[in-house]
Parts: sequence; C-alpha cells; structure tokens
Amino acid sequence: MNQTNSPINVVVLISGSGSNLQALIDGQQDGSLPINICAVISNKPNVKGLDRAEKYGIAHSVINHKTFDSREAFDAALQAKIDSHTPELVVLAGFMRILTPAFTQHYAGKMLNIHPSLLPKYQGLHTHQRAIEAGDDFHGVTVHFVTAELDGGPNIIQAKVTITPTDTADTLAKKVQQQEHVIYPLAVKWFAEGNLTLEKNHVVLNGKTLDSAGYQLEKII
Ligand code: NHR
Ligand code: GAR
Repeated sequence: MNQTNSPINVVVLISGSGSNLQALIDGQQDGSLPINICAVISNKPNVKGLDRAEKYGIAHSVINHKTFDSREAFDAALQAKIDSHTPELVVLAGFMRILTPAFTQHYAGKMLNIHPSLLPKYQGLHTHQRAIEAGDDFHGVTVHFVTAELDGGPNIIQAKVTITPTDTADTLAKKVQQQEHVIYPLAVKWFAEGNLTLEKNHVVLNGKTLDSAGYQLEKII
C-alpha cells in the first residue's frame, strides 16, 4: 500500500471513447483499485469519454487544443487545470496530443500512457495497420512512463495478441483493447499501492528493476 493507505488522486486525459477510462472507473467502483479519479480532461469536445465521466459524477472539462496558438500555450493551460486537482498520478487514456518537454518534465515519474503496440516497435500512429503490413505474428500493447520522447519512455507492462490471416486493423484493434483493459488497471494498481516507481530511467516494480520490455503478461489472446 502507499504510505497513507488511502486512495491516490488521479487525473485522466482522453481524446475519444474512453474505454480505458471506463476500465479504471470500474476498478475504482468495485474496490480493486485504490484510486480516486478526481477529473477527466479532453482536448476534444463532445467525446464519449466525457459522458462516462458525467455518468459517474466525475469532474470533467474540455481544453480544446484548436483554441490555442501554440503547443506551449495549450500545455500550460492543461497543466494549470490538472494541477488544480493536485493529482498523484496523471493517466493518458487514448490522449492524442503530443506533449512538450516542459510538460512531461513537470510530471516525471507520475504520468503513464498506454500505446497500442509492443514498444519500441511502432511508435506513433496507425500501429495495427503497420503490424499487419509488416507480416508480424504478434502485436500488442504497452503501458509506459511518459517522457519527452514520444512513446519512448520506459516500459512498465506489455501484453501480446496473435495476428491471424483474417485480421484487419479493426479486428486487431479490438483484440488489443481487450488486453488494454487488463494491463492498464494493473499498472495503475501497482502505482497506487506504491509498488511501481521510475528511478533514473528504469522502472522498479516491487523492489526489482524491470528489463527494457517491462513486465510481460503471460496470457496471449
Ligand atoms: N507526449 C510525449 N512527450 N511523450 C509521449 O510518450 C506521449 C506524448 C503525447 C501522447 C500518446 C501517444 C500514443 O500512445 C502520447 C505519448 C498522439 C500522437 C500524435 O501524433 C502520437 C503519439 C501519441 C499520441 N498526435 C498528433 C499531434 O500532432 C495529432 C493526432 C490526432 O489528433 O489524431 O499531436 O500513441
Ligand atoms: C486505445 O486503443 C489506445 O491504445 C489508443 O487509443 C485507444 C483509445 O481508446 N491510444 C493511442 O492510439 C494513443 N495515441 P479509448 O478512448 O477507448 O480508451
């Protein structure tokens, strides 16, 4: 458990459907995750993830990147909003804006992302299509600490899925999302219980330094 044995405050950043947000809400509700999601912030208006927050009475707001002149100005507004909730952890859950180095430095060791590939493979966008086109046998998903380097922060946990001959980017994305909803709550639980830290540039889980791939979920779907 963390030092106070009490739930940690978490701010979740989204840009879309928020199915990963839902997995975290479910964990908070059923008592399996010692977290208090204190705010959900979206850079896009009218997305489904905001409705999910509304349904559970979680504070939610939109900071629309299109209304800012620069990435720095957007990030400054986002940072001010996040910090008004004094979170111990910031979770990117399908958040689609690249963040400036000043922003990532401010939350060093306290910000997680979930990326739909087996990082370091396929950083950036359109990962499912790229894995299929490369003829890969496996694809998957990674939770990592966020650093200035896009999708380059140290890995925490990965889960694999098999790519079958009939898979399309859509069917593959669905399989990957099933694994997302397992490993993101797990990583957040480890962090909330004080068992997951970023030391220099490596990840420590339960007192042990993880290798660069991160913890490997055994179940492959
Ligand atoms: N920022 C930093 N500095 N480091 C990371 O590791 C980040 C980050 C911001 C977002 C999520 C990431 C992913 O998991 C993430 C990790 C958006 C883009 C992108 O190209 C790339 C990676 C990720 C998220 N965004 C475009 C942009 O111009 C906009 C794309 C769109 O709106 O559809 O910001 O994949
Ligand atoms: C997830 O599949 C996540 O891995 C991916 O977007 C989806 C968001 O789903 N993230 C990225 O591509 C980040 N660039 P959700 O809104 O339903 O959680």
